[in-house]
Amino acid sequence: MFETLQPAPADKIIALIGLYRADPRPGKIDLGVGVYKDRDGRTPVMRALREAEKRLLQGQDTKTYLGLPGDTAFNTAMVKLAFGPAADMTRIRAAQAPGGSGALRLVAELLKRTRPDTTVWLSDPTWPNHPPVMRGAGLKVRDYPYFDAVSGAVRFDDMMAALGTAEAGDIVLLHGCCHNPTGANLDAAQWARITDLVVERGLLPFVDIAYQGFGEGLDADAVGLRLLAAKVPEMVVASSCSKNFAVYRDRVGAAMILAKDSAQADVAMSQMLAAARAMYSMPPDHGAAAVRMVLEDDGLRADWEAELEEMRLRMLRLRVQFADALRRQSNSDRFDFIASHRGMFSRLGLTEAQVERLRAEYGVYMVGDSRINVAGLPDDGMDDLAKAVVSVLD
Ligand code: PLP
Ligand code: TYF
Repeated sequence: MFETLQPAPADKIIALIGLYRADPRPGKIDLGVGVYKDRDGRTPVMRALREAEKRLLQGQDTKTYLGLPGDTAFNTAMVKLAFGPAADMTRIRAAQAPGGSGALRLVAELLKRTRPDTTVWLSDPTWPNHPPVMRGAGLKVRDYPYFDAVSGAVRFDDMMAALGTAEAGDIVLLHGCCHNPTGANLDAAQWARITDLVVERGLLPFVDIAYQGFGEGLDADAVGLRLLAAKVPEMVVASSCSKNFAVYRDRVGAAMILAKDSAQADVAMSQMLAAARAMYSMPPDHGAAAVRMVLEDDGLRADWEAELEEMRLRMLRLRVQFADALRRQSNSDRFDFIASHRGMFSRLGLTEAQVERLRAEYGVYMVGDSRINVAGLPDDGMDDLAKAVVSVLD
């Protein structure tokens, strides 16, 4: 039967992991997959998580099923983390999901059940997994302009103009913070205008928040989501703990619904859980249980927030250092946007051929669209790296 199949194209970001590992050059630099790294290039288990896992191992006396929504205390803690202390719990429901990707798919399945013909608007560019996840659930996909590659800024007016043509009931997927792959983000005033637009046109906001705490801080990164939640009748959210709790492989995320009222929230939740049952039944517990312990315990939570803040500040420092080095080496300000972007990523604005030259000639690995993972920048080799980048420019 399988002889009829053609090989599926590789995930270009994940493929970089293997290419980088196979490169024998000692000075190679990994700016590829979006995984946080410390100055030694390691992605450690966070201190509070390690302690929570220890407590879990000692205290857990059963591994019996939890049920379709997973760990409900985890779900509540995740809602509070995203929506803030003012979260209207009467209208919000949440289900644990296998990572942010699982949450995206779960929400998409709910949207398909709600409006089978609906269209999801995605930023151009966006995370390459967004289109397949949305299409996988049977939704139609369209783009809205987002990024000006020359200035490194958000094309806000063009974005608003495109969304102004969306039909009532269309879904607008928005990166909650730390836009992947561009690093260019909406400010609070822009979020307020988007909020007005979605209310006016009857669009459904769908916030993907996968880097909360990596941009301006835990609360500041949720400003847009909270502005929306205060005004819109309905919205949906997919959140991920992969990055901000560093639990990547444990697959921890949450799918959230804000409905018009409690009764509609219950019905929507029942449909979302039915979709989970049809895909994987129940989510994996371990990572979510550890995250829940961290969020519920004052001491562990304070330690997690402190370590997360160290990570955020390290990425900010690296941004400034790299932008400075590029300014020195290129005698221009064309890369200054790197310092004003936030989150793990920026796009350098190189061609695929220039990206390929950096890999072949210098052992510098980045995604083909010239997206760099800021956390992979070398603390002690900024000028050498900047020199390499400048050497491949026209
Ligand atoms: N959404 C965006 C924009 C991402 O970059 C990621 C990747 O980490 C995710 C969602 C979800 O990732 P995961 O499924 O590993 O939690
Ligand atoms: O964009 C990134 O690098 C992260 C990690 O299929 C990732 O979001 C990349 C590709 C993928 C899953 C995760």
